[in-house]
Amino acid sequence: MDFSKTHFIKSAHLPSQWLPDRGAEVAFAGRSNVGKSSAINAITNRKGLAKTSKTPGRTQQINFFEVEAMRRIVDLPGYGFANVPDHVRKHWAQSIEEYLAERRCLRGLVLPMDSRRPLTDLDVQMLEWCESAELDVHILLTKADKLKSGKMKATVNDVQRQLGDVPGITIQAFSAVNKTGISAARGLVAKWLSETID
Ligand SMILES: Nc1nc2c(ncn2[C@@H]2O[C@H](COP(=O)(O)OP(=O)(O)OP(=O)(O)O)[C@@H](O)[C@H]2O)c(=O)[nH]1
Ligand SMILES: [Mg+2]
Repeated sequence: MDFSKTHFIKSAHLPSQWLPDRGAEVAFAGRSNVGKSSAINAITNRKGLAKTSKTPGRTQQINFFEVEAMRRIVDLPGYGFANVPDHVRKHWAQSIEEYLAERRCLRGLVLPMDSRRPLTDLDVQMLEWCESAELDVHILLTKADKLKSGKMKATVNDVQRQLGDVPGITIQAFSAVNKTGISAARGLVAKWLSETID
């Protein structure tokens, strides 16, 4: 799959603004500031495609990017970010829940977690929800450049062990900065997006 022409289509604040539920989508969800938008840019090799920021809470709407006709990547707002008014946080949580529950063209979820703080309570909740919905999840342990390689390997093993042998969950180390794991992640996204569509 060629990601080089991936482009932004729209930001949706409300479900009525979502693109039609056709084709195939892969969504990126996860805690605020873990590097979801940076991962999208690294995987598509398109700098600045998804907006990133040092300040948590950058992605506030559901952003749709088209890789090719009927094949899309979706950037979701981060969860677990305390520093916004209650009603805003609730709105984001509701958007994410509705999207994941209702989106029939969703083929898989990429769940980035900061390698230094993986498996927060909300991550575990998200994984349990995906398991019950039979949605495949690929965990990226992000910012791998921040850990020494031995520590990074131990973290991957540790997270793997904590999750046990759940079918439908895969996991890898990832860094948008030093490029760790980018081609593996790209391969998986391409595989999900290439699945047959109606
Ligand atoms: N060192 C390092 N920093 C990274 C990496 N990926 C992202 N960052 C930094 O982490 C911060 C957050 O990155 P984003 O991609 O905006 O994170 P996000 O998960 O989309 O954040 P929200 O949209 O706010 O939920 C930015 O300062 C990035 O530069 C990485 O692989 N290594
Ligand atoms: Mg973001």
